[in-house]
Amino acid sequence: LHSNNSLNQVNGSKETITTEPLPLCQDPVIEESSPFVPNITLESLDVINDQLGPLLEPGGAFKPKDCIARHHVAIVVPFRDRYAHLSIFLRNIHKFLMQQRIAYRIFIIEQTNGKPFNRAALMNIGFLEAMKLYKWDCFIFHDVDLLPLDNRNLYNCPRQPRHMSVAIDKFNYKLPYRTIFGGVSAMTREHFLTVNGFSNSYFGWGGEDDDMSNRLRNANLFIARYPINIARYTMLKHQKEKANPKRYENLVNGINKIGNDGLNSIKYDIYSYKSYPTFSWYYAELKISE
Ligand code: BGN
Repeated sequence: LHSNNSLNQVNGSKETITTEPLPLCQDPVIEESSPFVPNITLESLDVINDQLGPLLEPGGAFKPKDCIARHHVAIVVPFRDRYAHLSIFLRNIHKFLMQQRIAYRIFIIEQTNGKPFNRAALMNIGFLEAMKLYKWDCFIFHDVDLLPLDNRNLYNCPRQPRHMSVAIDKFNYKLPYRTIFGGVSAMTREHFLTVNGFSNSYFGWGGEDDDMSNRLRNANLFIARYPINIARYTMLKHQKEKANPKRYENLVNGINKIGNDGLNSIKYDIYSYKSYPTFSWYYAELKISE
């Protein structure tokens, strides 16, 4: 009381200064089906940055203003070449996520030229780089060509890893197979550390997500999913990638390599970094080879 009074005297005001603590954010509860309709007309990255930048913190970060976020989510996007997809992804994912009452930041991890694309290694890099900025409790690994279609699909991390992209239009809104973990998936920081991240051995298309699925099973973790009418996605059109024939062999050996192939063995340089209004961009050179 005493110190309050003297503060008032110093300020020359009779008002007492009250700082109401902000409440913890509540997850949105949406009972009815609530379609999210993505806008997939092409717009340049500059325009997207200009339009959305004012609503965000630099680097494509967001947190609710009127409550303390319950979930701190790093959205990690492995990337190469597809700039048209990136601007469509950013315009839609921010619009989708800003209403979810979470704190998040978009990490775009682009692989430099030279080696075949290594989606899993880029996600490991995304994890490590994101952790340098903040101790995120949740990681969502997100292909740039997938856009969510229902607002009930909440981007947070439950007790078990969650496969998010259950029902994709390209696969007739059906789960292709039980153990699939590709497209969009959510893991807590603890899950990811427990399994030593992804394997770095998968260059080219296919198998890296199945390898993670094996790692999860090996750690007695189970894949959770939202129902098929909620976990709906549309896939942006692109050419089919060439699958790597070595992926079968990698998968067979994978289980023996969990302890020494992953977060603890990745080698890379961040060739370039830039904070854009709608995303944090890392240009990563892999120092591992096939
Ligand atoms: C599977 C791929 C996955 C991919 C899904 C959906 C393999 C490993 C050999 C069985 N797995 O076939 O990586 O996410 O298709 O596209 O290729």
